[in-house]
Amino acid sequence: SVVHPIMPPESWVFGEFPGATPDHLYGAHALREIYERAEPGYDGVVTVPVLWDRSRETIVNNESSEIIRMFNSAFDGCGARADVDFYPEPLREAIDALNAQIYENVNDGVYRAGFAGTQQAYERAYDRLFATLDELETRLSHHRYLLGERITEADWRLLPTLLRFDAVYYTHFKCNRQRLVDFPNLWGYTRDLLQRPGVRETLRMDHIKTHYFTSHPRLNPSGIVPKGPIVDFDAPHGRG
Ligand SMILES: N[C@@H](CCC(=O)N[C@@H](CS)C(=O)NCC(=O)O)C(=O)O
Repeated sequence: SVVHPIMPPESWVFGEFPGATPDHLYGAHALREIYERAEPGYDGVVTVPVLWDRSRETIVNNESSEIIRMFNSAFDGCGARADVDFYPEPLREAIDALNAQIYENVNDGVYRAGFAGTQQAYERAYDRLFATLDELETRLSHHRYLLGERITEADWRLLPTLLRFDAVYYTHFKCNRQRLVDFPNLWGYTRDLLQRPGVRETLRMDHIKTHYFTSHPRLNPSGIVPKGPIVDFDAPHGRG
């Protein structure tokens, strides 16, 4: 199920919006009801994504980094593609190290810049973000993907931040030294990953923009969602 992109102060709800769905299992209005089903009396933070177990009727996990690792292998015995492995044994250490650096400086780095409460905190996050993007840009001049010629978990974890960069983080979070499209390798690489089978249809730029620009009144009090930018994710990537 896909929540409504506008997150009210009391957190995520299901509702009508193109590409959003009802809660297919219980018809819940608020995602909190699902958390309460898993844990009666739950009063903590309600976040997406949520991996739900239909037979045990409970939340398996709500941490995206753990969910993607489960998807890589947990269903290999029951129909998933066991031959596809984004966390291969010989690369695990390198993947973990890169994930840590990218999470800190890029995935979370944009939030640290965007929600910084002081000039100094903002500048620190901004500098670390762009220093890391510069490093990744160089890395991608040597190989097609972050760790060589095969796609790994590290690539999939970087992708969502890159996809949102020009439409959201560049303006809304003030990450504006340059746009993604101004990094030739990172930009081609983003399209390369996005154009893998099954990926393009998961990108909903309308949900992304609507969510960010309406859900942080401190950063965008008017709630107006920008119409642009025009970013051609379907252009040939020219890599590999
Ligand atoms: N550790 C979690 C964090 C999830 C998270 O913070 N999700 C955001 C949306 S991207 C959310 O649901 N925020 C709810 C809120 O801020 O109230 C993960 O990466 O899965």
